[in-house]
Amino acid sequence: MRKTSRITPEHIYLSRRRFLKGAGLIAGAVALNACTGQASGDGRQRFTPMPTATSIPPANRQMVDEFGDPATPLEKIRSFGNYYEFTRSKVDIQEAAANLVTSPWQVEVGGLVNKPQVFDLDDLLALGQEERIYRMRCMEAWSMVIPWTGFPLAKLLQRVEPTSAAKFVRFESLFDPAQMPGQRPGAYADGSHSAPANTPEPGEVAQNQMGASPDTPYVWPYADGLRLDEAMHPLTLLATGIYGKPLYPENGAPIRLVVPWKYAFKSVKAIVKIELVTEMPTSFWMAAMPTEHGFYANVNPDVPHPRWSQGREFRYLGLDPEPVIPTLKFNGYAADVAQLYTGMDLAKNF
Ligand SMILES: Nc1nc2c(c(=O)[nH]1)N[C@H]1C(S)=C(S)[C@@H](COP(=O)(O)O)O[C@H]1N2
Ligand SMILES: [Mo]
Repeated sequence: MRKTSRITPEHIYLSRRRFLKGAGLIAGAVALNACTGQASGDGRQRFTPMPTATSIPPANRQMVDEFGDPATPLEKIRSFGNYYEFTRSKVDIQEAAANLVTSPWQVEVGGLVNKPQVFDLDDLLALGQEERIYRMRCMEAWSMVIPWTGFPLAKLLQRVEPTSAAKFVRFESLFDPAQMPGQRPGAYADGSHSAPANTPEPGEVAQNQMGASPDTPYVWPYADGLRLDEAMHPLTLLATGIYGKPLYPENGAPIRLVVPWKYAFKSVKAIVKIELVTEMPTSFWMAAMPTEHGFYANVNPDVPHPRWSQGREFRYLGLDPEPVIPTLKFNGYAADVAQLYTGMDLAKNF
């Protein structure tokens, strides 16, 4: 059984939100009701079209990101997403991943480090738990606002002491075809487990499918990487919880990466291995569809996907219709991360 002590008790979580409210950080959520589609004082474009005040669930008016954008309801976060180890249907991930065994769980951290170590999940939970409400923008032009709990990846990397030869960090997901049907040979060859061409979800743009065809060559396990400075950035999180509860299987339990300024495919679920390396690692998606997925994958409205615009996104709040909002460079985190890419051609380094 997982310990529950690591998770912030609900009453503390709520009172922290009240603190946020008292500090005025919730002002943007209130402004949502008033300033339809107008740029706010900070120059950021608000939702267009606007959800009506009454259609935002009350709990979510209290939980907002630093722009005042309300959090996506937990039920929406759990019932819509990508988890190719289980299914290519975004609306089936909750049911498909429900029985994944996530305890006991170990994460091996090694490669170019002075102190390689295998961590039990409890060792990782002991590194501390912080709450971070982040926007998550999928390459498929939908996004959510998700209240994670977790700890900065930098804390873990400091424990193992990367050597001076380490330039990149590679993350690997669980490989277990017995539990993960998508990893079995030919899993998607007959088109099963795939979303229909137009999934009847409110506001969904289902044709924006990352895996283009039934026979896209997937190389398991799922993996991706970061440059060492991206990995050490204080925004980069290893998440172990969501909405104050342990992560659910469909959202990457028991531990996943969250890199909020990059397309969400970089945020690797169900991590079992973290490796410090010299060469830029190849990711699952770079191997499967190299013309569509680069290593950097920074959210960027100015660099269209080969098959669709990245200039706007559906913000999933569980509403009908879902609001469409402009996509922001680096997903709105430019002030924090743009300096990581000074002098780089972001269209070439997509
Ligand atoms: N192991 C693994 N991690 C993964 C994926 C996956 O298929 N397998 N999908 C990625 C993609 S494309 C997205 S959009 C996000 C979805 O996260 P969510 O389902 O929690 O919203 O997880 C990312 N991490
Ligand atoms: Mo995605």
